[in-house]
Amino acid sequence: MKIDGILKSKFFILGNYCEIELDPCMNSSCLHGKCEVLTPLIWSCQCESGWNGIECKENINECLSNPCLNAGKCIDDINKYHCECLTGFIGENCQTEMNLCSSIPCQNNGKLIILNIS
Ligand SMILES: [Ca+2]
Repeated sequence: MKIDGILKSKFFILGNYCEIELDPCMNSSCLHGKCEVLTPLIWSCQCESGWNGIECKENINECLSNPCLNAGKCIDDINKYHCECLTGFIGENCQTEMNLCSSIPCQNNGKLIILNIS
């Protein structure tokens, strides 16, 4: 049963004389988290990084803040993201415009000419 973000175990006391107390986390459904006992009757999920929700089943979308610049495409992952940059941009967030001439050392006053051959 869910009560304001806290899960309450249905079965916590057994036996003819209620002599058997079960661990409230025994029936927990924390998928990507750790069950934590709040009281003898109530438990909650402490989610691993990158997960959210009452039962830690929701993958947090790290792309929601639009971290990829210059029209790069954001790919969500677990507790991280990566950017697929358009041609001409590099960097973790596609923040750097590539200088096509920088990796080609033209020496002796040579001039780089980029041909558009299709
Ligand atoms: Ca994610």
